[in-house]
Amino acid sequence: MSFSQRLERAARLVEAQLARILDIAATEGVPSRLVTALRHATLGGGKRLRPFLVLESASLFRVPPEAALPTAAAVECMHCYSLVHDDLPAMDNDDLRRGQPTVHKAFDEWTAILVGDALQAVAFSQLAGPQAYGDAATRSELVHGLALAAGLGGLVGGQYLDLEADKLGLPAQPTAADVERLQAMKTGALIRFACEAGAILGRADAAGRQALAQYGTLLGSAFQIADDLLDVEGEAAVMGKAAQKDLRKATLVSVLGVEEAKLRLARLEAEAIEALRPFGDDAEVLRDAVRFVVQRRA
Ligand code: GRG
Repeated sequence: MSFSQRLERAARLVEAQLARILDIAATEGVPSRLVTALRHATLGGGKRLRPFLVLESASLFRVPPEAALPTAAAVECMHCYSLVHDDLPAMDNDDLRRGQPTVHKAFDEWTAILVGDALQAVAFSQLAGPQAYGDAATRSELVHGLALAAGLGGLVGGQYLDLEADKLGLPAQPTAADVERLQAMKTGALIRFACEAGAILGRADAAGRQALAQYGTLLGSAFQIADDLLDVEGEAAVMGKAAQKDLRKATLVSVLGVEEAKLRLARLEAEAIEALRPFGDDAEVLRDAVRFVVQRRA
Protein backbone atom coordinates (compact mmCIF):
# COMPACT_ATOMS: atom_id res chain seq x y z
CA MET A 1 0.00 0.00 0.00
CA SER A 2 1.29 3.48 -0.85
CA PHE A 3 1.44 6.29 1.71
CA SER A 4 -1.72 7.94 0.36
CA GLN A 5 -3.58 4.61 0.46
CA ARG A 6 -2.53 4.12 4.07
CA LEU A 7 -3.56 7.67 5.00
CA GLU A 8 -6.87 7.06 3.25
CA ARG A 9 -7.31 3.75 5.09
CA ALA A 10 -6.66 5.47 8.45
CA ALA A 11 -9.21 8.15 7.56
CA ARG A 12 -11.84 5.55 6.64
CA LEU A 13 -11.23 3.52 9.80
CA VAL A 14 -11.31 6.48 12.17
CA GLU A 15 -14.35 8.00 10.50
CA ALA A 16 -16.21 4.70 10.87
CA GLN A 17 -15.21 4.58 14.55
CA LEU A 18 -16.35 8.19 15.12
CA ALA A 19 -19.61 7.50 13.29
CA ARG A 20 -20.18 4.42 15.50
CA ILE A 21 -19.57 6.43 18.68
CA LEU A 22 -22.08 9.07 17.59
CA ASP A 23 -24.65 6.51 16.43
CA ILE A 24 -24.48 4.94 19.87
CA ALA A 25 -24.88 8.37 21.50
CA ALA A 26 -27.98 8.98 19.35
CA THR A 27 -29.54 5.69 20.43
CA GLU A 28 -28.76 6.51 24.06
CA GLY A 29 -30.92 9.63 24.04
CA VAL A 30 -28.30 12.33 23.43
CA PRO A 31 -30.24 15.27 21.89
CA SER A 32 -30.28 14.88 18.12
CA ARG A 33 -29.13 18.47 17.44
CA LEU A 34 -26.09 17.91 19.65
CA VAL A 35 -25.29 14.66 17.81
CA THR A 36 -25.65 16.50 14.48
CA ALA A 37 -23.25 19.20 15.68
CA LEU A 38 -20.79 16.52 16.85
CA ARG A 39 -21.01 14.87 13.44
CA HIS A 40 -20.36 18.25 11.81
CA ALA A 41 -17.28 18.73 14.01
CA THR A 42 -15.79 15.29 13.46
CA LEU A 43 -16.97 13.85 10.16
CA GLY A 44 -16.60 16.80 7.79
CA GLY A 45 -13.17 16.21 6.25
CA GLY A 46 -9.69 16.71 7.62
CA LYS A 47 -6.48 14.89 6.77
CA ARG A 48 -6.71 12.53 9.76
CA LEU A 49 -2.97 12.73 10.15
CA ARG A 50 -2.97 12.14 13.91
CA PRO A 51 -5.02 8.91 13.81
CA PHE A 52 -2.82 7.75 10.93
CA LEU A 53 0.23 8.32 13.16
CA VAL A 54 -1.34 6.27 15.96
CA LEU A 55 -2.16 3.36 13.64
CA GLU A 56 1.20 3.38 11.89
CA SER A 57 3.32 3.77 15.01
CA ALA A 58 1.34 0.93 16.62
CA SER A 59 1.89 -1.22 13.56
CA LEU A 60 5.68 -0.98 14.13
CA PHE A 61 5.00 -3.14 17.19
CA ARG A 62 2.59 -5.47 15.40
CA VAL A 63 -0.50 -3.94 17.01
CA PRO A 64 -3.30 -4.43 14.46
CA PRO A 65 -5.28 -1.39 13.26
CA GLU A 66 -8.54 -2.53 14.94
CA ALA A 67 -6.74 -2.68 18.29
CA ALA A 68 -5.22 0.80 17.90
CA LEU A 69 -8.45 2.33 16.57
CA PRO A 70 -10.00 3.57 19.85
CA THR A 71 -6.73 5.39 20.61
CA ALA A 72 -6.67 6.83 17.08
CA ALA A 73 -10.28 8.01 17.54
CA ALA A 74 -9.42 9.49 20.94
CA VAL A 75 -6.61 11.57 19.44
CA GLU A 76 -8.83 12.76 16.58
CA CYS A 77 -11.62 13.71 19.02
CA MET A 78 -9.15 15.77 21.04
CA HIS A 79 -7.90 17.43 17.86
CA CYS A 80 -11.45 18.19 16.64
CA TYR A 81 -12.34 19.67 20.04
CA SER A 82 -9.32 21.96 19.82
CA LEU A 83 -10.32 23.12 16.33
CA VAL A 84 -13.94 23.80 17.36
CA HIS A 85 -12.87 25.86 20.36
CA ASP A 86 -10.03 27.57 18.50
CA ASP A 87 -12.55 28.78 15.89
CA LEU A 88 -14.85 30.38 18.49
CA PRO A 89 -15.36 34.15 18.40
CA ALA A 90 -13.57 34.52 21.75
CA MET A 91 -10.50 32.77 20.35
CA ASP A 92 -9.57 32.88 16.63
CA ASN A 93 -13.05 33.77 15.36
CA ASP A 94 -13.03 31.73 12.15
CA ASP A 95 -15.98 31.11 9.84
CA LEU A 96 -14.52 28.29 7.78
CA ARG A 97 -12.94 24.98 8.78
CA ARG A 98 -12.29 21.98 6.57
CA GLY A 99 -14.16 23.76 3.79
CA GLN A 100 -17.34 24.08 5.85
CA PRO A 101 -18.83 26.65 8.21
CA THR A 102 -17.27 26.33 11.66
CA VAL A 103 -19.46 24.73 14.33
CA HIS A 104 -20.48 28.03 15.95
CA LYS A 105 -21.47 29.36 12.50
CA ALA A 106 -23.42 26.26 11.47
CA PHE A 107 -25.05 26.00 14.94
CA ASP A 108 -24.24 28.59 17.61
CA GLU A 109 -21.61 29.43 20.17
CA TRP A 110 -22.99 27.59 23.15
CA THR A 111 -23.42 24.46 21.09
CA ALA A 112 -19.85 24.72 19.81
CA ILE A 113 -18.52 25.06 23.36
CA LEU A 114 -20.44 21.97 24.45
CA VAL A 115 -19.37 20.02 21.33
CA GLY A 116 -15.74 20.68 22.25
CA ASP A 117 -16.32 19.75 25.88
CA ALA A 118 -18.08 16.54 24.85
CA LEU A 119 -15.30 15.55 22.45
CA GLN A 120 -12.72 15.74 25.24
CA ALA A 121 -14.80 13.41 27.38
CA VAL A 122 -15.38 11.03 24.46
CA ALA A 123 -11.62 10.98 23.85
CA PHE A 124 -10.86 9.77 27.36
CA SER A 125 -13.69 7.26 27.32
CA GLN A 126 -12.19 5.73 24.16
CA LEU A 127 -8.89 5.21 25.98
CA ALA A 128 -10.31 3.90 29.22
CA GLY A 129 -13.56 2.17 28.25
CA PRO A 130 -14.27 -1.50 27.58
CA GLN A 131 -13.42 -1.21 23.85
CA ALA A 132 -9.90 0.02 24.66
CA TYR A 133 -6.89 -2.18 23.99
CA GLY A 134 -4.41 -3.55 26.49
CA ASP A 135 -4.23 -4.04 30.20
CA ALA A 136 -5.02 -1.47 32.88
CA ALA A 137 -1.43 -0.17 32.96
CA THR A 138 -1.46 0.44 29.19
CA ARG A 139 -4.79 2.28 29.38
CA SER A 140 -3.62 4.37 32.28
CA GLU A 141 -0.46 5.39 30.39
CA LEU A 142 -2.54 6.36 27.38
CA VAL A 143 -4.95 8.41 29.50
CA HIS A 144 -2.05 10.11 31.24
CA GLY A 145 -0.26 10.81 27.95
CA LEU A 146 -3.35 12.31 26.33
CA ALA A 147 -4.10 14.41 29.42
CA LEU A 148 -0.58 15.85 29.30
CA ALA A 149 -0.84 16.57 25.57
CA ALA A 150 -4.23 18.26 26.01
CA GLY A 151 -3.49 20.20 29.17
CA LEU A 152 -1.29 22.93 30.54
CA GLY A 153 1.89 21.77 28.84
CA GLY A 154 0.03 21.00 25.61
CA LEU A 155 -3.01 22.31 23.73
CA VAL A 156 -4.39 24.54 26.49
CA GLY A 157 -1.05 26.02 27.58
CA GLY A 158 0.00 26.60 23.97
CA GLN A 159 -3.33 28.12 23.04
CA TYR A 160 -3.10 30.42 26.05
CA LEU A 161 0.34 31.67 24.98
CA ASP A 162 -0.92 32.15 21.42
CA LEU A 163 -3.93 34.19 22.51
CA GLU A 164 -1.88 36.16 25.02
CA ALA A 165 0.45 37.13 22.19
CA ASP A 166 -2.45 37.99 19.89
CA LYS A 167 -4.79 39.76 22.27
CA LEU A 168 -2.43 41.21 24.89
CA GLY A 169 0.66 41.66 22.72
CA LEU A 170 2.80 39.58 25.08
CA PRO A 171 5.71 39.17 24.84
CA ALA A 172 6.24 42.43 22.95
CA GLN A 173 9.16 41.10 20.89
CA PRO A 174 8.79 37.32 20.72
CA THR A 175 11.97 35.43 19.98
CA ALA A 176 12.24 32.27 17.92
CA ALA A 177 12.58 30.37 21.22
CA ASP A 178 9.27 31.88 22.49
CA VAL A 179 7.52 30.80 19.29
CA GLU A 180 9.03 27.32 19.36
CA ARG A 181 7.89 26.80 22.96
CA LEU A 182 4.34 27.91 22.14
CA GLN A 183 4.16 25.72 19.06
CA ALA A 184 5.64 22.68 20.76
CA MET A 185 2.74 22.93 23.21
CA LYS A 186 -0.11 23.97 20.91
CA THR A 187 0.67 21.73 17.94
CA GLY A 188 3.56 19.50 18.88
CA ALA A 189 2.29 17.82 22.03
CA LEU A 190 -0.69 16.07 20.42
CA ILE A 191 1.30 14.97 17.37
CA ARG A 192 4.03 13.66 19.65
CA PHE A 193 1.44 11.79 21.72
CA ALA A 194 -0.09 10.29 18.55
CA CYS A 195 3.33 8.83 17.69
CA GLU A 196 4.18 7.74 21.23
CA ALA A 197 0.76 6.11 21.65
CA GLY A 198 1.76 3.38 19.20
CA ALA A 199 4.74 2.55 21.40
CA ILE A 200 2.54 2.51 24.51
CA LEU A 201 0.01 0.21 22.82
CA GLY A 202 2.84 -2.04 21.61
CA ARG A 203 4.56 -2.15 25.02
CA ALA A 204 7.74 -0.95 23.34
CA ASP A 205 10.98 -0.75 25.30
CA ALA A 206 12.23 2.64 26.50
CA ALA A 207 14.44 3.14 23.44
CA GLY A 208 11.60 2.43 20.99
CA ARG A 209 9.26 4.75 22.85
CA GLN A 210 11.87 7.50 23.02
CA ALA A 211 12.60 7.20 19.29
CA LEU A 212 8.91 7.62 18.44
CA ALA A 213 8.51 10.50 20.87
CA GLN A 214 11.51 12.22 19.27
CA TYR A 215 10.08 11.58 15.80
CA GLY A 216 6.74 13.05 16.93
CA THR A 217 8.39 16.14 18.37
CA LEU A 218 10.33 16.81 15.17
CA LEU A 219 7.31 16.04 12.99
CA GLY A 220 5.16 18.41 15.07
CA SER A 221 7.67 21.23 14.64
CA ALA A 222 7.87 20.56 10.89
CA PHE A 223 4.07 20.45 10.69
CA GLN A 224 3.75 23.85 12.34
CA ILE A 225 6.36 25.56 10.14
CA ALA A 226 4.70 24.06 7.05
CA ASP A 227 1.34 25.34 8.39
CA ASP A 228 2.77 28.83 8.91
CA LEU A 229 4.31 28.84 5.43
CA LEU A 230 0.94 27.75 4.03
CA ASP A 231 -0.74 30.60 5.85
CA VAL A 232 1.57 33.01 4.03
CA GLU A 233 1.78 31.27 0.66
CA GLY A 234 -1.24 28.94 0.50
CA GLU A 235 -4.62 29.36 -1.13
CA ALA A 236 -7.72 29.48 1.06
CA ALA A 237 -9.71 27.46 -1.49
CA VAL A 238 -7.24 24.55 -1.35
CA MET A 239 -6.83 24.68 2.44
CA GLY A 240 -10.54 24.91 3.27
CA LYS A 241 -9.86 27.67 5.79
CA ALA A 242 -8.85 31.30 5.67
CA ALA A 243 -5.30 32.09 4.53
CA GLN A 244 -3.11 34.87 5.97
CA LYS A 245 -4.89 34.62 9.32
CA ASP A 246 -1.63 34.45 11.21
CA LEU A 247 0.03 37.61 9.89
CA ARG A 248 -0.63 39.36 13.18
CA LYS A 249 0.75 36.41 15.13
CA ALA A 250 4.30 35.51 15.96
CA THR A 251 5.27 32.47 13.91
CA LEU A 252 8.70 31.20 12.94
CA VAL A 253 7.97 32.60 9.49
CA SER A 254 7.30 36.09 10.86
CA VAL A 255 10.21 35.95 13.32
CA LEU A 256 12.82 34.36 11.03
CA GLY A 257 11.53 35.18 7.54
CA VAL A 258 10.35 32.78 4.83
CA GLU A 259 13.78 31.63 3.67
CA GLU A 260 15.17 30.82 7.13
CA ALA A 261 11.87 29.08 8.03
CA LYS A 262 12.21 26.92 4.91
CA LEU A 263 15.78 26.00 5.88
CA ARG A 264 14.58 25.02 9.34
CA LEU A 265 11.83 22.94 7.82
CA ALA A 266 14.34 21.07 5.65
CA ARG A 267 16.51 20.42 8.73
CA LEU A 268 13.56 19.11 10.71
CA GLU A 269 12.55 16.87 7.81
CA ALA A 270 16.00 15.24 7.80
CA GLU A 271 16.06 14.89 11.60
CA ALA A 272 12.58 13.36 11.80
CA ILE A 273 13.54 10.80 9.17
CA GLU A 274 16.77 10.07 11.06
CA ALA A 275 14.84 9.51 14.32
CA LEU A 276 13.19 6.49 12.66
CA ARG A 277 16.52 4.75 11.99
CA PRO A 278 16.03 2.12 14.76
CA PHE A 279 12.92 0.82 12.97
CA GLY A 280 14.62 0.22 9.62
CA ASP A 281 12.41 -0.47 6.61
CA ASP A 282 9.33 -1.01 8.80
CA ALA A 283 9.12 2.76 9.28
CA GLU A 284 9.03 3.72 5.59
CA VAL A 285 5.42 4.91 5.77
CA LEU A 286 6.30 7.17 8.73
CA ARG A 287 9.16 8.59 6.67
CA ASP A 288 6.67 9.28 3.90
CA ALA A 289 4.52 11.06 6.49
CA VAL A 290 7.36 13.52 7.11
CA ARG A 291 7.61 14.24 3.38
CA PHE A 292 3.83 14.64 3.21
CA VAL A 293 3.80 17.13 6.10
CA VAL A 294 6.61 19.17 4.55
CA GLN A 295 5.12 19.25 1.05
CA ARG A 296 1.41 19.53 1.86
CA ARG A 297 -0.75 22.21 0.26
CA ALA A 298 -3.80 21.94 2.57
C1 GRG B 1 -8.69 25.50 21.93
C2 GRG B 1 -7.32 24.37 23.71
C3 GRG B 1 -7.46 24.83 22.32
C4 GRG B 1 -6.43 24.62 21.50
C5 GRG B 1 -6.43 24.98 20.10
C6 GRG B 1 -5.52 23.27 17.37
C7 GRG B 1 -5.30 24.57 17.98
C8 GRG B 1 -5.12 24.66 19.48
C9 GRG B 1 -5.35 25.63 17.25
C10 GRG B 1 -5.64 25.55 15.78
C11 GRG B 1 -4.95 26.65 15.13
C12 GRG B 1 -3.89 26.17 14.22
C13 GRG B 1 -4.03 26.55 12.80
C14 GRG B 1 -2.87 25.46 14.66
C15 GRG B 1 -1.79 25.06 13.76
C16 GRG B 1 -1.65 23.61 13.58
C17 GRG B 1 -2.92 22.90 13.43
C18 GRG B 1 -3.38 22.22 14.63
C19 GRG B 1 -3.54 22.85 12.24
C20 GRG B 1 -4.76 22.07 11.99
O1 GRG B 1 -4.44 20.72 11.92
P1 GRG B 1 -4.60 19.87 10.57
O2 GRG B 1 -3.99 20.63 9.42
O3 GRG B 1 -6.17 19.89 10.40
O4 GRG B 1 -4.11 18.49 10.79
P2 GRG B 1 -7.14 18.82 9.73
O5 GRG B 1 -8.38 19.59 9.40
O6 GRG B 1 -6.48 18.24 8.52
O7 GRG B 1 -7.39 17.78 10.79
